[in-house]
Amino acid sequence: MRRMSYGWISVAMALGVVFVGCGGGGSDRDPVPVNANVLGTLMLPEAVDTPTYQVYIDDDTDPTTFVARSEGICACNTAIDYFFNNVPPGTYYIYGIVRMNQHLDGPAQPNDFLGFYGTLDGQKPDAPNLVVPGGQEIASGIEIRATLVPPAP
Ligand SMILES: [Ca+2]
Repeated sequence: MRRMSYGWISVAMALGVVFVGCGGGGSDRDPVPVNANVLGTLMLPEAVDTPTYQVYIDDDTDPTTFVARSEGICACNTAIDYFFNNVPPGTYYIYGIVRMNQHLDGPAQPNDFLGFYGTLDGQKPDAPNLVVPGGQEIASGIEIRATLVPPAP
């Protein structure tokens, strides 16, 4: 049993050395990056021209505060590639808002487009569902399908 444990420690240490060796890119003072990149696509039901899109990585579903935000201009396209660099490991919500109104912060409003990863029709997932592991990249494919936010009743 003890020999087996040492074996696993040796394997872990060897992997650690490999990760350090592949980290590269920074100065000697920079820590080895352990955070992940998150790549995906924000899908819209229709092409919209020039409104701002924002994708949030968040502990909850309120975009007033967030862990990370990626944003840009829609430029008349129904599939918008987004990316995040350097996201701390954790399990999060990830959602996209296309700001058809003038406001650029806070919750989506009627006539904006809103979508959450893992659900359709702008429904919030029951729990955070984006797992960001440490020290590796999530390949593209985190697809968020946005839908029109209906007018308030
Ligand atoms: Ca939040």
